[in-house]
Parts: sequence; structure tokens; C-alpha cells
Amino acid sequence: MTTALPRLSRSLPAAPPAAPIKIVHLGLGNFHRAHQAWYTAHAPDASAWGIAAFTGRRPDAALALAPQDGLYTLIVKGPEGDRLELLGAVSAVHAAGDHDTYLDYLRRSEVSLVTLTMTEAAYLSDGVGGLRRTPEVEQDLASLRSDASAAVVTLPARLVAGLLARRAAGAGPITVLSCDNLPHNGSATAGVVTALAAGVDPSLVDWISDHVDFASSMVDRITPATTDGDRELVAERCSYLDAAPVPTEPFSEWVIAGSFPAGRPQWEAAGAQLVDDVTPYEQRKLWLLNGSHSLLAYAGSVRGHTYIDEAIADPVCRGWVQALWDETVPHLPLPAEDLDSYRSALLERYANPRIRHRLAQIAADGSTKIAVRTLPVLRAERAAGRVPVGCATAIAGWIQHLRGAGVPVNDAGAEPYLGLVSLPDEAAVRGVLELLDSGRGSDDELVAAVLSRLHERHHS
Ligand code: CS2
Repeated sequence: MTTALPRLSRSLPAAPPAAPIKIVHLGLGNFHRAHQAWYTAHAPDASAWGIAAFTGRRPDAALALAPQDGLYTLIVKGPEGDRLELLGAVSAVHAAGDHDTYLDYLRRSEVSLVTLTMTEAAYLSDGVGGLRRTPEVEQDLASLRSDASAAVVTLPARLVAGLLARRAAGAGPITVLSCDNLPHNGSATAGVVTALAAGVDPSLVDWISDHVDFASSMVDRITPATTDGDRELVAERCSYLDAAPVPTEPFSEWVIAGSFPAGRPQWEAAGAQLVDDVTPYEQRKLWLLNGSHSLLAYAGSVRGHTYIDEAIADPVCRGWVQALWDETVPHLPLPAEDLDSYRSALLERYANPRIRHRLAQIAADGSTKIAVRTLPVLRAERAAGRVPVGCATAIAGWIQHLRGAGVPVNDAGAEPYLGLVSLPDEAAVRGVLELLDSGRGSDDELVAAVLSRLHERHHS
């Protein structure tokens, strides 16, 4: 006879107690739980720093985690086997719509940080320090003008609403720390928040500049989606059932720059690096890791692959990745040996057969990702007079993907590109390049390189 296992909760003997809430997190996905929540749980002062986490785009994490009191199992999948760890840094779990609770946290002076993993697209950044005025942004702006505690949906408006509540409560300074793969994520956050604040209440802009530290960070840990196999593994190995375990890789890196006027956990004691400027780390990671991820997500899925480990084992895809990295490294201000070892480590991480990282997951939001991962290298190479074939391959793969090859398109920003890719090849390539980067559509050498990749792939 088998004994039914209890559901994970704080009343189980193995569970750590919930720490008092001093961090509000927006974007309760697997990545947050494998990364910032892991560092927070491993800080020596973890018992003083609980996280109240709100969902981002998908409510499922709150539904699974609330009955477990925020607890979950991290499954670290090394090439040699799994290491399971029960993590308890998330003290409270809320759905994004629980706006009144969110505002209430921001009114408490002991809440010192708002951390973000909302995905690149959620920032609605225009890429040059401002905010894209989408219909949802206009709607949120109108709501906040008439009622500071009105429900809002966009990330910039959620932040502005929280800061309005904090100012009204006199709760003092706070840090907003972005943990998304956006270049200069701290100043990008400051840009969208300030632009929206100016439209709601110009006096808030000054209050923000005096009280809000927009910290930046480079985050890295490959964290795929949870599978039924992960849930079964926990049931086999632990004395409880977990509806939301998180599979992740052994590697983890977090590089942070900020002034933290209201304090922060001692993340550096858990392995995070505190620096003055994250730019070189951020560029290395965005261009080498995320850039090659996007290349594989598009061009690799068009070749019939489903997972990163499969794609990187294909010599053709591996050759494309090496070409992309060769054209990227001259633009990174880091020692050659560091970059070589970073590349070798990436190849090992990608080849880990126990991390089943779906290309479909990485392919999402291509219009935002290509602009921050591929375009900077493409521009730098063209400025140096070279034709970057790795970047051209990524763009050709993306065009194929938008045309329906490989994995399905999941990108709210794809609309204008979808019209362009239905044109004949040359017009499609020129149109896509032009929309990505004004003037680029008449760069004949680059257009020829993308076209040649596009045609090559028809025959592969
Ligand atoms: C991936 C990232 O989904 C994606 O776009 O490139 O989530 C990547 O796995 C992480 O940034 C790794 O740290």
C-alpha cells in the first residue's frame, strides 16, 4: 500500500519559515525562482528578506504556488544527475490583478526593493530611453490620471502606480532592480517609468529622481519550463508533492549595479557580483548567449530541431553559432582568454542533454529580442566594413520562422513584420531590415547576405 504524499507547505518539517516581506517581485516565472530567489535564499541574512511575488503575463504560477505557501523545489540538472533543493525565499504569492495588495506593500517603508523579470517586451521601451505609447499605455495613463489606485496592466504603469502609493505614504527611498535581458535595463526602466510619470503627475518625476534607485543587472541561468517528469521526480525523491518545481542548470551568474538606498540582501555572499557598471557583462551575455539562442531558435527550428542540445549537436547549426561569436567578440571590451572560455562554457551548457530547453520558448517575442541581441553586433560589423554572416543567418532564420517554418510565432510585436515577410524574398529582406533599423533596407551587401542564407536554407 502506498501512502499518499502531502502537498508541499510551510507546515511540513522540512520547510523553512516565511521571512518578513521586504522585496516585491513582478514576474513570478521559473527564471525568477531559479535565479534571484535562489540568491536571496542563500544570502546569510535570508531570514530577514522575504519576497512577495506577483505574476507577470501568466497566472498559473500563482495558482500552483499559493497553496504551497510559495515553496517549491529547485531541480539542478547537472550532466551527471539531479540535485534537489527546497527553496523558501518567496513568502507570499499573488496574481498580477491583486493590485491593492501590491500598492499596500509599496506603502511599507520596510519594503526596500522591487525586482523585475517581466520579459523584454513588457518594458515597452522604444530602445532610445523612452516609452512606446501603445493603446494599453494610453489606457493606463488615463486610468492613473483619474485614480492613482486604479487597476493598470502595463509594467511601466504598475511601477508608476506603486511609486505614487509610496510617495503618498511617505515610505521613503526604494530600489527598482531589473533582471530582464534588456541592454542597460536599469536606465531603460527609468526611461519608461519617468516618461509615464510625467504624463500622470509631473511632480512625481522629481520625487522619483530623489527617491528611486533604478539598479541594473546581468542575469544568467538557463531555466526551461517545468514538465510532468519534473513533478514526478520530486514525488519520487521527496516526502511531498510539488505542483511547481523548477528545473535549471548548475551554472548561475548575477552581476548587479545599484546604490540600494533602502538596503538589500547580502547577495554577494551567495555569489552575486556587485559592480559599478554592468555593461561589459551584459553585452557579453546578451550578444553571445542570447544572440546565439535566438539564432538557434529560428534557424535551428527551421532545420527541424526542437531543443537547444539537439541544435548545437548539428554541425551546421554549430558552425552558424561559431560564425556569430567570431563576429561578436571584436566588439566586446574583455580579454580574449575570458571570451574564449566563455564560449567554451556556453557550448558545454548548450550540450547538457538533461536541460531540455525548447527552441519554441526562446523564439517568443522575436521582434524585441532580435533588436537587442542581434542588431547591435550587426551594426558594429557593418560600421567596421564587414558583412556579418552569423547575424545574417539569424535574420534569415527569423524571416523563415515568420513565414511559418519551424516553431509557431508567439510575438505581440510581429504584426508589421508579418506583412513584410509575405512579399517576394528581396522585398521581404529589405523591408524587415528597414523596419529593424532605419536605412538598413538599402544596405545591398547585407541584403545579399541575408538573401543567400534564406535561399540556402530552402535546400537544407
Ligand atoms: C533565452 C533566455 O528565452 C530566451 O530568450 O535566450 O531566457 C536565456 O535562457 C537566459 O537569458 C539564460 O540566462
